[in-house]
Amino acid sequence: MSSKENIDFRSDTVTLPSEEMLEAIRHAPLGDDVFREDPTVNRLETLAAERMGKEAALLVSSGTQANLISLMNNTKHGELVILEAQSHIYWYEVGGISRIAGLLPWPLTSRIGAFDPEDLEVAIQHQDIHFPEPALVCIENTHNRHGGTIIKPAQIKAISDVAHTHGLKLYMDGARIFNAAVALKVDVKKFTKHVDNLMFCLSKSLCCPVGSLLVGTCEFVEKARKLRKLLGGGMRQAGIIAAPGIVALEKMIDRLEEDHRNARRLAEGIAEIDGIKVDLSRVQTNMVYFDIADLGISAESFTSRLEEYGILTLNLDNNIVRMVTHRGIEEEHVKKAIVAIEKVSEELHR
Ligand code: TLP
Repeated sequence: MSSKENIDFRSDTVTLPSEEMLEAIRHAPLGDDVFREDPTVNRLETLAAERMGKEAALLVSSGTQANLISLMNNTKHGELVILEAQSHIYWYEVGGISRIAGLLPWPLTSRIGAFDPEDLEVAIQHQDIHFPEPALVCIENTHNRHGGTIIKPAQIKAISDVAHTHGLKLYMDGARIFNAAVALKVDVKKFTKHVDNLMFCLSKSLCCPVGSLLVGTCEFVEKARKLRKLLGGGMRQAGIIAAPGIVALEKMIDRLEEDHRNARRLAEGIAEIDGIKVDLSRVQTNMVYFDIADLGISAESFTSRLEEYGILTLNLDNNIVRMVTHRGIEEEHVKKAIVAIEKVSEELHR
């Protein structure tokens, strides 16, 4: 929570470390990770690789850095990357894909997060002398701007079949991949087995203060280690960051179910309110997006009014508001939020 009075639904990035995480930090054996001598980092990386069913993993400072390193790792400067039009890499990473990695992003639209493998096929085959060589396909799972939606293992396989047939790599921004696995009640490896490499975040719904992990082959991770250094991301006693990550992987995954239940309650409550539209089919994990266009004010004004009731939300686009459930949001907070949204909407209808 950002302050005592406010209930913070802006993001799961606002989660604070658990007591157990703070204890783990206090007792973590440390060393210099650039020399690969931090035992806690090494333990986390081994654990992450095992969980994901891949050869190796690398701790990096953020999801954005993980995505950038992967883009650079899987391509050569000047190549083309096919990604989903609403993806985080395309929207929210300061254009690092072009500015730093020197790549041309080629966006494909989709209905709720996973583009059609046929559209991918067309995009790849469309290439001729006018276009850079396609090198990489990216997917995002869960898909943030589509509402925390899940790309199912079978859909990933279909996309990977097309990418691999044409010699392209498949990368997954799996910032919230454990949310997808918990929601579908399947092992996370079902999602990771069809991608060449991926990242997932510790610092979102898993509640760690910092950190993301890149996961893939040993070769991919060795190259990523050097790229991380290039980008100024080589860390020294990073066991401080890794220690809560170990707690997260061992203890914080099953509880995501609770966040999903709360998101569903929230969405169903909001859906009853006049002037607000929620697409309940998109509420698959810990996010709720809703459309307030019919209330006749901007999402920005709407979120400011809600803040007066102590409810923090994010305005994304003109009419769209996002709320995210996480550790720290209980059922009673959901109830309070629904009441506050109802009040603001009534005030506007008057
Ligand atoms: N997303 C943040 C904001 O940047 C929008 C949020 O609050 O949801 N991939 C995905 C799918 C993400 O949602 C995010 C963060 C990232 C990558 C970047 O992670 P960080 O913030 O660690 O750089």
